[in-house]
Amino acid sequence: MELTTTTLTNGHHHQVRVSSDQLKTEVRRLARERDAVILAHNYQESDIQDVADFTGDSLNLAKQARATSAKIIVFCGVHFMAETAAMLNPAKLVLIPDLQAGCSLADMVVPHQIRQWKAAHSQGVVVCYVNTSAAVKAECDYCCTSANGINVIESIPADREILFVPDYYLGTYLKTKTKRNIEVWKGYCPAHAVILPERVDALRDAHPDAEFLMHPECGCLTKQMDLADKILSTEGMVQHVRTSPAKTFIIATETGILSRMQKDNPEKTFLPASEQAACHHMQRNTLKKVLWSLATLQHRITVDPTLARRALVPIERMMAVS
Ligand code: CIZ
Repeated sequence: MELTTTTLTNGHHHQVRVSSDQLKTEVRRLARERDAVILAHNYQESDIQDVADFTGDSLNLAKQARATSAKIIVFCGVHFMAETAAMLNPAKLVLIPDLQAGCSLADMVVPHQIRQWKAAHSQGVVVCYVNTSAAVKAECDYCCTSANGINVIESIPADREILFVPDYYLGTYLKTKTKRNIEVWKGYCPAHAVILPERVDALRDAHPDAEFLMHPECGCLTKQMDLADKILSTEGMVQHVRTSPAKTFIIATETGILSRMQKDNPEKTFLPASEQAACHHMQRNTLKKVLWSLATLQHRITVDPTLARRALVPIERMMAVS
């Protein structure tokens, strides 16, 4: 693939054509020179995954961010993930290639709504999905990802009423599995909302031997929870397809993950449950922007230390149970 980039020579801008392989080589060279580690979420485009030191879900990337000895972390994912990496590593420079890479789901709950709920439920406990801002996490008691949600809920004393924010489908799944007294917020992920039960049914009819793997954020979860062969986090899916004897898989989550699955398992077939299940925020990060980020050391993600101290409480509780 060829990409156009702009260089400045003698005060003049020039458009030059570079291949994505050249860009990748330059990204890796600059990462070494800067002592930077590149972390890529499972939903990032394959070119970015190709240059990353680690690819994974937000929990594993947070663990990598904490373990790295590199001075700089280039976080190829969305804003709340880079915020978590920054809070876990206050001494490191954390960069995100595109500052607009946010999360529509995370935006569906704001701090004062949590404070209001807590004021009305003095014995209540708030569990936030990792897809929340640091400001929301600071108001919550526990954090979880889709990989550890059940363990986190089960670590909470059984007599406590729980509010789960912000994803309705993951919250409903956790409530069904743990049978706990959980009030579920009505937020949703637009990329997972477009995965429709009718399309899944048609794909399953056309590929009766395929395994159907569903992410708990899926909008079709409430209709298809009992039909899915597995309900898994992205990392759970990546691990499962490696060891499963099945040859074909229907994957109900953001489509960026398919390139990783295909690369890891070239002999297997992966069908997206919806071609439209693409996160436009994840897609804001591109290989060119990763290079730009390393070259300019932008965009820097910092979290106010007082806020970070509070937001780390639910994050540390999550890390202790997973
Ligand atoms: O935790 C993550 O990275 C997200 C947002 C989803 C998942 O299942 O991995």
